[in-house]
Amino acid sequence: MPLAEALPRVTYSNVRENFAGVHKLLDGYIPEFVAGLGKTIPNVIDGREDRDGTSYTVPAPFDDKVQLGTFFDASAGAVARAVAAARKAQPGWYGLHWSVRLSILRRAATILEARKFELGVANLLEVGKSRLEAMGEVEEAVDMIRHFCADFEKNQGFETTLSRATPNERTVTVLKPYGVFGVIAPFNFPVALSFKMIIPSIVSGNAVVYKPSPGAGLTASLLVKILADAGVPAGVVNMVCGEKAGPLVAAAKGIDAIAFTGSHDVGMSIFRQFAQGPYMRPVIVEMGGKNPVYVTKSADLDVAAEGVARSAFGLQGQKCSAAEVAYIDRKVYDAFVEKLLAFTKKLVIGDPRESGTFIGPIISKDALDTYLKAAAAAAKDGKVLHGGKRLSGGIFDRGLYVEPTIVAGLPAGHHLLTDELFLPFIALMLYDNLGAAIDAGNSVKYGLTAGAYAEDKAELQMFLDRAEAGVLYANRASGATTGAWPTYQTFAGWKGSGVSGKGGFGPYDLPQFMREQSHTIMEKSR
Ligand code: UN1
Repeated sequence: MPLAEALPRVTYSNVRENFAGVHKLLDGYIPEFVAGLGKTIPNVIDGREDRDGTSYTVPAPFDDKVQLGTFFDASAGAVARAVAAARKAQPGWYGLHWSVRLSILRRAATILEARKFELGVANLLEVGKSRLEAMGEVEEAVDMIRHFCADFEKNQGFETTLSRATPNERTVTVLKPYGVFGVIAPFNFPVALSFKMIIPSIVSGNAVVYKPSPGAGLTASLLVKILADAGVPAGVVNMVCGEKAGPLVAAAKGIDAIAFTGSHDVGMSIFRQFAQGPYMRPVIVEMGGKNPVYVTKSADLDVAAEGVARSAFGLQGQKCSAAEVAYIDRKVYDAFVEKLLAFTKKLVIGDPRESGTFIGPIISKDALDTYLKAAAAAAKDGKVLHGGKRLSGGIFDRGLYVEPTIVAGLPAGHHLLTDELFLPFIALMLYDNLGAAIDAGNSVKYGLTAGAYAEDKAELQMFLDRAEAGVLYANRASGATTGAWPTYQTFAGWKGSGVSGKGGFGPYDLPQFMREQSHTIMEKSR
């Protein structure tokens, strides 16, 4: 057996690496983990198991005959107790010197790293994502914890001495936690996106009521366990699962702020709900995208075809960063489309447990419904160049497996060019003028990521100057618009993709989880 530590780390970018050793380990871990599935996984409140709420089971997306486990849809009482536990634990947690919090969280990073295959497999089974997507996500989460700790340290706990108005007036401005954060996480990156909100909350001295996606209780419980094993005290992070728990957390008395990643509609409804309170509380949200990619006349078309396909179809397109519309210069349109089709046809759709699978199942019946409606609209109003169908036979009958879909010829303004699908589905548009194409790509309500393929400096610069999105990429084969990684990218949602314009992992990320207080002390003149 290869030693896990000696193997290359899987990231979203190193797609050319030889991962034979990683696959060999996964070949062993996956069946072992599957054999242990089906347990009862209680919520965690104040460090204790909690079964208060209606129990529910979750079938695995890749095979509905396999049950992931039994979870509890937390009752209103359970949510209230979780908030109370967080409130009780928060002052003691914040009372620790920040360097102590950092050493505990750095230990959590080390433990997560040691358990990366366990978390990777749990995540693969729960989301139905490919092996490399799943392992990459765990590695991302390890780096994320380390990033937030390093950033807190760099800012020396966010205490800054200000100028003196008079020689004996001393002022320090300090960022303090809000208190209790509600963290509401999505299904697609249950490890990384949970920690992207939990870690900055707690490194800053807040406590958390964590609501994973209803189907993500398995990874969520493993994350909460890692934090406890690292020494995060009971009550600092409480986990409440379920369908009803999200609205309950957002509405709970005693929640001082919310961090949310998910759909635009849910994010905006939390924002509006909070705006009705007696005073404004922070709502840090990341809400999807309709991410455009531009294939210019100076593009390297092989790189572009690979990058667009990986971005549109990786994780079945269920990424807020996925490319959903490609604008292509007329001069290279036919050649690009040919290469895109050739690359897409090679992508293996199947059971995500298998090493060769690139496209696994989609997550829900609602998602399937959206897919089938989108495919029908595409056939009616444009031309389906590839895909558009649900697959059947064998494992395909035990999960929701669909073909990656490429559509062309839709009229400008069509809903498939403006509304987020969150599916393996991309629309191709032909353009004569790059500036006008970028304006069209900008004209949606979202502004998360955008990509371009341009070897020509002027075309590249036009993209950088004109694209209205928080995360831009150029000439990337590993993903046209996907694959942001802590310390290598920041991740800001513009317009309907976020609310603050401040990016995850950027210099302004951690301060969002704290509020400022100025301390002016008059010194006795000596
Ligand atoms: C999301 O899908 O909600 O940049 C975020 C990426 C991933 C995260 C996407 N790191 O593709």
